[in-house]
Amino acid sequence: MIKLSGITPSGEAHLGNYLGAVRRWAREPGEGDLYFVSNLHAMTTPHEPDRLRKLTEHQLAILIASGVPAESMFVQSDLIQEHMALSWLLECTCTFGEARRMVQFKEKSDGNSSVRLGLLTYPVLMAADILLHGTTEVPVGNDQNQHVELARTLARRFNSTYGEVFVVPEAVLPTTGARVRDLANPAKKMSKSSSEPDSIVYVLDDPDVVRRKFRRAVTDGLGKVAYDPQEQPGVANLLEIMAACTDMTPVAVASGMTTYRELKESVADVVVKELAPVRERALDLLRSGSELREIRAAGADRARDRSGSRLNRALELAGVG
Ligand code: AQP
Repeated sequence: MIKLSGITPSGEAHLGNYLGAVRRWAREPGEGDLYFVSNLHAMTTPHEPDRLRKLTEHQLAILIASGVPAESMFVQSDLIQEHMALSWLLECTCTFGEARRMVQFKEKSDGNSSVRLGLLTYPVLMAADILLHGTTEVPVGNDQNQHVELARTLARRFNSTYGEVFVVPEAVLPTTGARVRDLANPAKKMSKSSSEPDSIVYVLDDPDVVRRKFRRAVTDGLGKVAYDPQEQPGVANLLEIMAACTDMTPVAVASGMTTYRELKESVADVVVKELAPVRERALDLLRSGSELREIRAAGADRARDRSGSRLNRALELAGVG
């Protein structure tokens, strides 16, 4: 069984990425599971090259510092030739209509007069990511289910047209990690691409910055600390974050607390404590550089070894090997 999960450096990794995904990957790594920094996916909308390079390194450092097994991770662009070669084979297996039907493409291109072609073809690149590494399971939320369905269609079509080479992957529900919401607007999830960085807690934020952000988190006028996501979404978000960091339930965390000030200070304390070792180790890796480069190169070598014969066979079968 091979499960493939990725993180896209479309912005700085935040507390939602960490509590919802990265920490879970570190705590429950399955044998053969793979984790990758999907930096080619961060190019489907306007991007700044130096920032993308920096964010890619940051995210790799955060994965390592969080305890995700180094031997299971790689950076997508380190295998750019492999991923793009397969992506092309799959683009020539996919129809324009299939690509255009992707809901995410419709949503992200809507009202945009200058849509990158990569935004249309990115689900095919995602299919290449999945199929190249022999993935059997892809943990995805509902918004990505359609993309995994496309990967399944393309795997089957390629296999039946040219010959058996790809495993047909299954979409699986990710084990539930915390769903972290925006500190200023709890109706939205915390998101890398948010235009309000003050309402996002970044994994590499200085502890004082984390405390300031929690002090400014939105609550409500009810003046009571209780877990009621409908009536008190801001307070519920803080309780859920605190619960995730302490392995308690939000209701248990709320009991005994009376003021919003106390809640904000407590949640800031546990988040600072939770992130401190990750932040310190990641910053060390980024400062020295050499260990990060070594882990990155070894990850790329292993990923290339694992996927090389499958890609060669696909190229061969398609008549371009
Ligand atoms: N707010 C969140 N709470 C819990 N989990 C979250 N994840 C993202 N946001 C939250 C999980 O983090 C993993 C990596 O995310 P991604 O890089 O695939 O991108 P995303 O889900 O689109 O995350 P963002 O931060 O919202 O990025 P942008 O703004 O670029 O779209 C995934 O497992 C995701 O579920």
